Amino acid sequence: MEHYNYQNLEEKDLQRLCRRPKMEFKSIFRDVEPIIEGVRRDGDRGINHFTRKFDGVSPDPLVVDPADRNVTLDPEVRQAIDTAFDNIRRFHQAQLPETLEVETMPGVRCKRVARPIERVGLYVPGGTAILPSTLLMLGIPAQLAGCKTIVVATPPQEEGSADEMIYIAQKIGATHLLRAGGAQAVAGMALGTSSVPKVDKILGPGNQFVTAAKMLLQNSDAQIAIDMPAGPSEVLVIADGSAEPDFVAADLLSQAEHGPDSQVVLLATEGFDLPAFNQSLNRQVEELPRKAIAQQAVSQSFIITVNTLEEAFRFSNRYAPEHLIVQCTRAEEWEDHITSAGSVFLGHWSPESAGDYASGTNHTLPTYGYAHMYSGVSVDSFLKQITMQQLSEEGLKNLAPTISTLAQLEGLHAHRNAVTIRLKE
Ligand code: HSO
Ligand code: ZN
Repeated sequence: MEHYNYQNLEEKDLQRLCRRPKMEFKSIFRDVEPIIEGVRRDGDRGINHFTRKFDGVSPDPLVVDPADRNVTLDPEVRQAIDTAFDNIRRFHQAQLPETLEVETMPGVRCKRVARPIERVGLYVPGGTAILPSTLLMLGIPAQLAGCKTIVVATPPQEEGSADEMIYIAQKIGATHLLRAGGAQAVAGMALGTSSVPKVDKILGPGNQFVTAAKMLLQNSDAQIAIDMPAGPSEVLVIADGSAEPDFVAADLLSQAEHGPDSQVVLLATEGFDLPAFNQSLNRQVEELPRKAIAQQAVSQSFIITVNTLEEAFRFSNRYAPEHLIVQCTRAEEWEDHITSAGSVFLGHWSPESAGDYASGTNHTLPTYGYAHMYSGVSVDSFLKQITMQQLSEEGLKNLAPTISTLAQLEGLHAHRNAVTIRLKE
């Protein structure tokens, strides 16, 4: 890990350290476009063609109704899924918005009501690790919001290993399980085929091809929304003298094992035992089945020594990490200093793994610096807000001079007439 001292960093260093690895979308777009066009032209046959080509399999049928499937699960796994499901559901249930109603002027009543996005596509990546937990994180808020059609897309897996996924799909009330991944699955959901319903919004993380497909389709005539731009996963840990070097090393590695491009950052005060941390990191990484991945991620990451925790939070806010872990005494007292981060873990007993799986918060979060302007997935991601208004005669009279003057100002006489014609009667 590269090591810096905050006080020696100049503006250009800070800029460089906050910059994420460049994503070469131009060439990826070139690869993804023919896949989208193939699916647009050939529908299910197109999805099958690319699944055979990239994954070497041809799932038959391509789409199943999760409710029709029997699953066999290890009781311990079932129990863990159930507990995580309950906690995530509890936290997301509380996010359901209340209808808002305001009388802005006597007789002028304005309302805002939430309605579900009717058809959604949830993308659950396969790749080097299958992530059933991601289906919990996407499916629970979709179900709570009241989405009617819930399509789950995930790359085909060996028979049997898909049972956790099917069990969760059943629990979240998914209506379709599309056994395909990659750009072809995204295109299928965005455009619709004979067996895949067209959806209105696609959510969920994915590799660069999945992200590129979401971006291209969002800007096409497919009329779909996406959750957020995605990049490699990240964690930033702030540690003071009270932090346990073993815990800090474990937290960094838990993010590093996601992928060789994972971003892990440590900001430590002078009091933190860095030599013990380095030893612990080297010892712990040796034991990991995904050692090579974690090592690569760690080798590209950095440590900054800070003089004060204020400096640490200043850097963290600028970096805007997907996950921020605060391993300091009275961590909760720093809450107000945090202005940009996807999800925050406070104190010594709050590993990121808690939020990744089971505490209740969502793990689909903004990466790549997008925590500056995006939020993680929540119930809101599956809703749209409709405003409504009703004016009484008195209300319109009260507002008429204002509307007329502004309509006049814009030279839009028909607008003014729509008011005056009513008040003439
Ligand atoms: N840390 C990942 C989520 C995840 N972790 C899924 C384990 N499974 C999101 O950045
Ligand atoms: Zn994780």
